[in-house]
Amino acid sequence: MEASRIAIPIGVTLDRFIRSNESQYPQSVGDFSQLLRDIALASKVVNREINKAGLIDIMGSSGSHNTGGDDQQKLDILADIRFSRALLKGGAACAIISEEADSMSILNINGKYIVAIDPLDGSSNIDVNVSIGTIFSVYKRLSNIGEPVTIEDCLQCGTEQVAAGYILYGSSTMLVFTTGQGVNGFTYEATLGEYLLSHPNIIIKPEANTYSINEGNSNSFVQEGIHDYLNECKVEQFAGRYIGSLVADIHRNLLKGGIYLYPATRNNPDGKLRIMFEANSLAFIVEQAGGKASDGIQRILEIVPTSIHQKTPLFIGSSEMVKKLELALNKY
Ligand code: AHM
Ligand code: MG
Repeated sequence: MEASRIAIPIGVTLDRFIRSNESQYPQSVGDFSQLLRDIALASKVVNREINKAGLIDIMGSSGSHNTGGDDQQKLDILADIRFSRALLKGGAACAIISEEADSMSILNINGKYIVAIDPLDGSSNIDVNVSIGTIFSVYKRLSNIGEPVTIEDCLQCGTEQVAAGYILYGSSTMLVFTTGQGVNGFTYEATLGEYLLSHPNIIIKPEANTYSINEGNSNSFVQEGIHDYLNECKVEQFAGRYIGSLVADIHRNLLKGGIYLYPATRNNPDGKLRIMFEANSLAFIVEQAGGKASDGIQRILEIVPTSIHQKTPLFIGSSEMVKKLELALNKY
């Protein structure tokens, strides 16, 4: 083969990227890399199953409900099983908490990490072929290795995350994650079966002209200031873009700039989104990209969780936009 042909790179695979960054986590001796590889592997299986939805009988409601009272889709449950099983086999995590489970599941008592996961977010969009996603956070356990895993191991502040990421099953499938050293995005190349680095060092614009909110809830917003902020957006003629699939909405705003808002409503007085499964992970990613994430009063990452399914209002995205929103809320 000609030397010039060998020189053409296929790009940096996720595996190579993880290995070349292993020196950042010397204390973990490869366990952490194993954990990220397990999540990536499970996401490829889930991606395959999502792409088959509609072709085989895996769509539609399973008829059961999760802790939040949401209708569980079969794919939610399948995704939950895929991620849990991959992490169980990999051995790096001692426990997993999932949006689809009432309580933590023990994986490997000798594992160092806790994984919090929303295996398939935006599941009401599954049946209509709209982008959906997986959201995950990784924490170091607080208890000693080999000892029983406790609920305190799971209920850590977002500031304690050692990694966070999401997988977007969209027009292409992407894995975007941070280990606290910036944010990198990888696009799945299905014929190679590899994630390839496509979006190195993602930075979110400090200011932009897109806002994402379910305005159908307007009459039931609990905080007055939300209306003032939305009026500002309209005066500025910002574009309203709302997919209703958190990962997709956040991903668009991460790449193009914008703010995502899910405020407290009369039906959801604590907000709709979960701290441990949705808000913390996305807040860590967006902050690492230079953005901001707030519950309207404080930084999402500093909320001290008291239960694994706890919810929060969420205002997240371009830093100047989130600051303006906080100012509007603080007037009342
Ligand atoms: P889910 O975890 O049950 O899928 O719910 C979370 C989803 C988010 O993806 C999305 O941003 C939000 O709920 C949409 O809520 P709404 O339909 O109230 O606008
Ligand atoms: Mg969710």
